[in-house]
Amino acid sequence: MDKTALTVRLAAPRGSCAGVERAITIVEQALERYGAPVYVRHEIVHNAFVVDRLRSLGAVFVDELDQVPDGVPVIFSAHGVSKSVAAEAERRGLLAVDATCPLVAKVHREVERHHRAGLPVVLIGHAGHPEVEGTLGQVPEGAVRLLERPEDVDALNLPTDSAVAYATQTTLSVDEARGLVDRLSARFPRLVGPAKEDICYATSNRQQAVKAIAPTVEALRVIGAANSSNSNRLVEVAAAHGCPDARLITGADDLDFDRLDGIRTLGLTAGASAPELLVQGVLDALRSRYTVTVEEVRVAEETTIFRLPPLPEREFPAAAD
Ligand code: 2E7
Ligand code: F3S
Repeated sequence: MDKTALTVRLAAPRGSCAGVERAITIVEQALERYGAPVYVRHEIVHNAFVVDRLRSLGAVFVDELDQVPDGVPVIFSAHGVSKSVAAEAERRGLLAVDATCPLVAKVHREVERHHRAGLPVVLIGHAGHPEVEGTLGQVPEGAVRLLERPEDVDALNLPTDSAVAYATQTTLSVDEARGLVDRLSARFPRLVGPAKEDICYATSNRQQAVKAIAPTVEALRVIGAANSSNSNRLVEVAAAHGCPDARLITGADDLDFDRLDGIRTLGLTAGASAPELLVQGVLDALRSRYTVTVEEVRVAEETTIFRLPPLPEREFPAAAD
């Protein structure tokens, strides 16, 4: 029997960004240099496939530093850590390697700079996300106010004539963040901050591609994990731009064929923590059921590469004479 025809509009750019590639390489190189086990605080990036592969090579993922034994290397995830975590690693003499994305590290420095200059600082982001916790933790507790929704701007207890500095999480919806920044600058005309917001190039390009595809497809699938902020934003952007059935899937095994039954056009993309292998796996699974035509929809070229940090030498205890 002939298979049904399916056109897949494949987003470009999609999938792994430069910060994710760098963070994964740091873990791989640390394993090569120091040997297993290498501890990693938090999932290096929010993707179970990536984490499981590194675990099979000898990485041990933990939530907090108190789960890391003395004397082993520990890597901080791409999402960044608060100053207290870095200080605790130093106090314990752990061999810490920082895989924080350089674009997050830049936000950390900005928040610190504004705070040192005496400005009240607000951060637009999602409470509880590790990137937000790391950014809030660049300055003393309570020094940065977190804004999650537009209404939070109105509730800010600050004089409207004061200079206020702002920063954002890097993986927000570009449109939602802009709404909040506009509301902030309307309420605080002396608002200080980045030209637009701190949303990174990868987040914004992936959203642009979804915007181009969403109105033209019957359904759209985003390959990404449930705890991946940037991936969830892609689902929301697709829904907001006219796709009637936008969902997150972890990979080929998670494809909901029953729900896709009868459709002729499918949008496909991947969050910044999802490797291209997962995209190709989904395409292969689709080809087993449909005669697939892939149309790539490219909205930007990405050439960003981040340099790797030098790995510190491991100091072995001096041998007894
Ligand atoms: C670090 C940062 O791991 P992710 O899914 O993380 P998010 O922040 O989207 O939950 O994606 C890669 C990544 C994105 N931002 C890593 Cl700060
Ligand atoms: Fe960095 Fe953006 Fe990727 S903050 S880790 S380049 S999604």
